[in-house]
Amino acid sequence: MDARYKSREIERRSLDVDGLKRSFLEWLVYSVGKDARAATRRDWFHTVALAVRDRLVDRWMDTTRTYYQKDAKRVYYLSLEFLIGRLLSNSLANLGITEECRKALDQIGISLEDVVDAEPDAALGNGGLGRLAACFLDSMASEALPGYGYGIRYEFGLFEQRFEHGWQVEYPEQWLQFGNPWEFPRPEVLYPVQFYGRVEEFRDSVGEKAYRWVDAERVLAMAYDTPVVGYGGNTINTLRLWSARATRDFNFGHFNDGAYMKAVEQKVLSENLSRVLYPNDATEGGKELRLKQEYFFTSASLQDILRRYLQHHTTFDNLPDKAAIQLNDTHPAIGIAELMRLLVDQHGVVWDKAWDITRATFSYTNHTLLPEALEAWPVRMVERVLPRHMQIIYEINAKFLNRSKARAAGDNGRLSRLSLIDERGDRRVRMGNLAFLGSHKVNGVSALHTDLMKQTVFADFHAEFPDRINNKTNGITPRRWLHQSNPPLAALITSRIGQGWIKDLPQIKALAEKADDVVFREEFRRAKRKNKKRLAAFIARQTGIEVQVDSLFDVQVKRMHEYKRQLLNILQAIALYNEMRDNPTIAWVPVTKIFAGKAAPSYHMAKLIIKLINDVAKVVNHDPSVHDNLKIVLLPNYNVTAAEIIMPAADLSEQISTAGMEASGTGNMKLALNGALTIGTLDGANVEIREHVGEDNIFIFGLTAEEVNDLRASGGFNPREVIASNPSLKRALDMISTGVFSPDDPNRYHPILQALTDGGDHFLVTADFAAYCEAQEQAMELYRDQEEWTRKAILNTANMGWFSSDRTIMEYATEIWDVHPVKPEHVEDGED
Ligand code: NTF
Repeated sequence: MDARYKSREIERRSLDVDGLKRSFLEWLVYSVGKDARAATRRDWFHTVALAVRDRLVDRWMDTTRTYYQKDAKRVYYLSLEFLIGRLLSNSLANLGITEECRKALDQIGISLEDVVDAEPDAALGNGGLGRLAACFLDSMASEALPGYGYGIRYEFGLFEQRFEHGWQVEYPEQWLQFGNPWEFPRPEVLYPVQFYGRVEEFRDSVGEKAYRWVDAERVLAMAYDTPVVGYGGNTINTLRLWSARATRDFNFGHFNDGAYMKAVEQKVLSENLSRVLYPNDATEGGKELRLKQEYFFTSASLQDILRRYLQHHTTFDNLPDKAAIQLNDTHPAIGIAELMRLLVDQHGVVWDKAWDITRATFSYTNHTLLPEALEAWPVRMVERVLPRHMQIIYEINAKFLNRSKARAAGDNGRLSRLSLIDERGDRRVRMGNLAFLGSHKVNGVSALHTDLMKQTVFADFHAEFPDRINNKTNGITPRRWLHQSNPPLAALITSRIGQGWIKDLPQIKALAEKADDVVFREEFRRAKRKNKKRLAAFIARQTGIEVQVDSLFDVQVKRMHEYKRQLLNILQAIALYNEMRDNPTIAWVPVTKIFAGKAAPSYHMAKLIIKLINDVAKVVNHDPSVHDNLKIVLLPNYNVTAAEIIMPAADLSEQISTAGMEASGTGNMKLALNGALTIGTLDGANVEIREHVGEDNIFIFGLTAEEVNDLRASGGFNPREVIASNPSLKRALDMISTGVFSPDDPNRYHPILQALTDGGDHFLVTADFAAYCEAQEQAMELYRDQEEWTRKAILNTANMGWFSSDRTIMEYATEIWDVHPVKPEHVEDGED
């Protein structure tokens, strides 16, 4: 080997400052094609990312080869969303070379922070569901679990949100515009995926009836692999994302003019499949393209999983011992029919056996009880787009209902509720029922949510299969959400208890005894203050609003949705504003209300609430009579990168959904781990957070899920009466309705007021208002006593160990997947 090449080989692996520096300079010149004087921040980002990527490749291959050689059981996490955010600081931290990299760049005169900041935020998801998938990838790799993520490589991620005159406006998010240094295109990993056409019946070699799907349109799925670095850098797993490619026939099929144009048009149409992420969060668009996206990535993933399995096996009998497939919500649930099709039609497995294999392989996670988010595809659409799957679904259904008939004993309501087909009106395929029936385990994402699943959406299925539903309370990765995003607090914790907590979060419990130590409290406050300063600077840059660093940072960051009740928060802000104006001589606790979140583009009510927050902010922030004691900020374009700045800086965490409606929440965990006190309802994982941090260290208010249920059932709630009896609420609503915040259009907020009154206040904003204001007052009072506040904040951080996604993922691994850690070894050959 050429000596120069060899020395580069070694450098590619070296993790010290000199080796890193030499590779940076080399990459900049030879791969990015710039010299140091001309290089932009983006050039440096690409340079550093490529050099860091070099340091992953050997261990990535070791990991993959070890899984192959041991024929380890793998888990495949199928998700339409992976909200991974930036990867550079994550890779550096998990490899343990952040400081070396910083020094190497310093020597070149470049700041690591600037380089990190030049990375686009990969927003291949909407919110909690997608971010959970990303935390799970980190935890699987950190726990040495053979886990693969499978999804779609959207060309456009979640839209960029801007405010124009206070209204949300969406812009395309072009994260791939300048290339993505983390991904490895695999043009040879290509699978055909079919749509439309028809089903032909024929007799197979032994004279049995069989079916084939013919005259279908074909699209190709091409793989792009991204390495997923586990903490410590030993296990490096794979996130495989599919991109749609037209088949060759489209490219070269015809050369006469008209047909050629048509062929190119067809090419664009097929490649649209992976063009854009649907920006729906908890509401369904119900579009054909969405169904096609779901089938596209599911089919490609299953073909890939079967190919990998067949490297070691000749029959499918052991598939469930070698592959666990987790369905992240119902989005990939068509995979149940697809695996049946692949096994029965393509591999000649008999139906009953195929069904046993399918059920033993799949498991399903439910993430919401909102009826509008439960996928139900029109039968006519499925028949047209996936004709063979529709047949298979009918067959599964017929066999199932036949068996259940005896047990239903004349209860036809029950049978029609169990059916995979909703026969009411326009017939639909219930994807939740399909996912339930085709899985051996079905889980909810918090204790309360799992209980409610048993009582509501899946009550009939639960009666039928009492062992199937189980709970896996969500978690968050402590690497990204504390170690990387909160350097001041991470350093403080490590200085006191060592760094074991990064990999084993429950160790953080050792901080609890330091809550009574004044010196520690002072240092804890200093760390928080640093983060608040950083956020204040970010707010000033993004919005021009100046906020007081020592005010109470009251944070509500999440998707904009009526059930999450940003409206309740802004109404309380108006009430507080009024009190401050009425009582100018009181020494008010200064409060900064920080909101951030996107609304689905077609969700008008959520967009109107955004406009209301912006309108209220404009009035309050410019009113000299409140003496800067209240500021309201709505940050644009909330994403993972913004969250990394916001979470560490929060004092108060708003988790105020209508009880029974938030499946879990994960922002609640990030904020509490970073030392924010929660103000919240007994909803989702708030219930378990209260159990862990202790009820003295959390502000719980409002109706419980049961009370909400009773109130709605009894019909005995009249929002107008509630409003009439609460002067501060009435005044706030009157101000909105008389145009105090919208003098240019006094009727602007009529739909909101309408929903709160004649609309029956479905989300119980008025019902919880008084209790919420009281809890807010308690929080403000406590904040006056900084020692006591800090003590509770420390106890929050110290008691959040259980909410690590490492714990969650190990529960899935042992209780659902039967997948075990496999430590990578250096082995020479083996395939993926
Ligand atoms: C979300 N669901 C829930 O709304 C959150 O409460 C939960 O924390 C996350 O899932 C993760 O489990 C969805 O995003 C969806 F799409 F299912 F509605």
